[in-house]
Amino acid sequence: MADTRLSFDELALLLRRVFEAQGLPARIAAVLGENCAACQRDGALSHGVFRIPGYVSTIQSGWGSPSALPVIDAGEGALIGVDACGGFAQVALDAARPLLLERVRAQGIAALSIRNSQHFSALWPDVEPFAEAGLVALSVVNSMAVVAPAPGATPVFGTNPMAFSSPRAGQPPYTWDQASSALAHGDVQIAAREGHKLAPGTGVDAQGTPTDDPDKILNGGALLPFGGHKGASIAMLIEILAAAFTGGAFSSEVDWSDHPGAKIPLTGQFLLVMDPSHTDGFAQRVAQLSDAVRASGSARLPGDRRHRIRAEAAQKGVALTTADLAMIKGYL
Ligand code: NDP
Ligand code: PYC
Repeated sequence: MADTRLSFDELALLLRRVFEAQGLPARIAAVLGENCAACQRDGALSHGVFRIPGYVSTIQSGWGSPSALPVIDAGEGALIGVDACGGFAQVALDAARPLLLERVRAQGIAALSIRNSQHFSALWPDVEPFAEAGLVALSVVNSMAVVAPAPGATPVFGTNPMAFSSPRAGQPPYTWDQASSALAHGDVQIAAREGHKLAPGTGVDAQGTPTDDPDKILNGGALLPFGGHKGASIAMLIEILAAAFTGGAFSSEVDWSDHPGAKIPLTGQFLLVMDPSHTDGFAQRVAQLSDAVRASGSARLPGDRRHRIRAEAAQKGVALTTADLAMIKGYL
């Protein structure tokens, strides 16, 4: 519901000032402000300005090292390591991007292995810019143990999203970005706040019994993987790549009990980028396949909704509620 609209630049600047007011260095504040504003602009509301109180309470809790600058281990091959040193994954990616692009262009494929990083956002902003530059990108990040592998089991996985983006001729990149849980934790929080029930299969209560009540999932219960054991396998793959491979923490190892107010997991992120230019007409082939999916009767492809809302925001401004705008200004 839009009560008010700001231009993207106005919102990004406002959010940057919120992060600066929390003591973050200008470059880090700018990266986070732009990332959060992009989520709001595209209607990715579970990771838009709704997240600002969580960013602030985490910074104030002393959890992680939000002002830390990443240390890059350039190596020589396709794999670039980054120790985010307790800082934000988006800041690590921002710092390593030029080297990553150089390696991808030279070798056709390169990967970023980020550890000790905080990620509190959607994942599509991390991959879509690569597709806009003609590259194919895939990323995974793990979070905090709120997902039980099966009903009745103990939470061990994070909501662990995976995002993919590819160039597509004549259309915006083909991008999808999805949690490996039945629902993102942010959407469960929004449902609890707005008093909505959840779809069957979303989660269980503290006794492991299936429930449609978001409050029961949030208070001692757990989310379930999407698609039963198949989603659990994807969640496990993400723990292996984002944590075991990078050297970051598993979701089940995140222990912020000494930091009340901390909400941003400190784990890892893996990002793979490929140059499709060895195949003539790659982006045309992706467009051909998209068109076939649409022609099959599938009315909506992933990313369609976001790009439609983004186009609307370019015309009218980014939609915000007056309550959200007041909340943001309250931090300045
Ligand atoms: P959704 O289920 O809302 O959407 C997943 C994907 O499917 C999106 O690409 C979406 O496109 C597309 N989609 C949705 N509905 C349809 C449809 N009917 N037909 C075709 N495509 C569709 O996302 P999730 O709830 O799984 O995740 C929400 C966000 O939460 C993600 O951005 C994720 O990265 C983030 N997240 C972040 C975490 C973190 O640790 N940082 C942890 C977990 C989640 P579109 O965007 O166009 O709607
Ligand atoms: O929505 O599940 C989620 C989430 C976890 C960490 C950041 N977002």
